[in-house]
Amino acid sequence: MIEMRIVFIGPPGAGKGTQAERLVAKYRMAHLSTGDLLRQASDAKTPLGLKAQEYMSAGKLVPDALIIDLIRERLVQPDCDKGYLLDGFPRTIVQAEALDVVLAQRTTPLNVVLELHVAEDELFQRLASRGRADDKPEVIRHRLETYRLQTEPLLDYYRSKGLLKSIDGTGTVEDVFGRAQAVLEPFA
Ligand code: B4P
Repeated sequence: MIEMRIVFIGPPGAGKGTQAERLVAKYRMAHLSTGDLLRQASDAKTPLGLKAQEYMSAGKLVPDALIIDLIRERLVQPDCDKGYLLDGFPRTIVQAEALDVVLAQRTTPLNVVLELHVAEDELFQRLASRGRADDKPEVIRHRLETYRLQTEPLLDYYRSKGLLKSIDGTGTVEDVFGRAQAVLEPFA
């Protein structure tokens, strides 16, 4: 199997984590979720985790420099040699440019950027019923606005590079998984 390098983009609650678990099992890639890495650091009360926690609980993005260091360290772990799915990274243009530099140094370009598209009303309902610490209504609203302002510009960034593929993130988890596989299969 050829190694795949995929970026997963979508608003909070679109189901990136849910689909990522299934996709990495199917295509045997490493799963790099910056949200999970930050929550682990926060649970372990490392200096990075404590700092990240302040931003996450307010629905803000963690500063680019922290995230970029975190992902740079993660990408050199041996399990990434078999390909990886970046779940929730990059979330800003600065992060995307930093990723481009790392990938160019390693001569390993991305195969595809997959956008999961879900309308805001449904996102709000999904997150409110999940009930994680950062899923309080006012925090959800702030996270959705942050997505619009800071992450949505990445769609044009990757569209202009010919990498963007968008799928509908509504319907059952299996429906969405089917759409994601249809996009990724040609790269497998
Ligand atoms: P993340 O952990 O990335 O979380 P998320 O965007 O909220 O959720 P995701 O889209 O993965 O949804 P999920 O599958 O869980 O980020 C959390 C925070 O970390 C950010 O706010 C930020 O502070 C920080 N952070 C992370 N990365 C960063 C970065 N690069 N830069 C700066 N800061 C960063 O699904 C959500 C819910 O929907 C679940 O309950 C699920 O069961 C349900 N669901 C899934 N699919 C469904 C379907 N098809 N139908 C109905 N419900 C569904």
